[in-house]
Amino acid sequence: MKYDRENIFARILRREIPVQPIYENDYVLAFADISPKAPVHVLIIPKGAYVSFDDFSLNASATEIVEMTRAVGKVARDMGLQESGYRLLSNVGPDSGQEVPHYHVHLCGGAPLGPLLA
Ligand code: DGP
Repeated sequence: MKYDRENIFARILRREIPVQPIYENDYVLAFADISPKAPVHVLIIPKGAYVSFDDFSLNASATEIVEMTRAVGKVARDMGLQESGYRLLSNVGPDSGQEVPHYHVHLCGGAPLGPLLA
């Protein structure tokens, strides 16, 4: 799938749409989900143009992969979730219901989340 440069997260990265970063560095941006499904619901996205985890896992550099992984862990710790725990989820493609075609990880926590596939 070709990357759509007009997707909403690409526009957020270009600051065409305002965002309040929870965390940002040269490689990643983290911000609150507009429609939270848990008391803490953060989206962590790479700044590179990747459609999904599939694209990212194939084409991202080792540095980008490390930075993304480290950022997810840092945000979880910064949000105070290290002990209570949290859920990471990334939708890939049509069967998952992925809405935004820019790779993102959902970080959810702050309360018991229940089984993923109930
Ligand atoms: P997914 O279905 O995995 O592609 O999830 C996309 C998520 O992005 C969904 O939980 C809602 C969120 N979202 C969509 N548009 C915006 C936006 O403009 N701002 C923010 N903060 N979140 C958005």
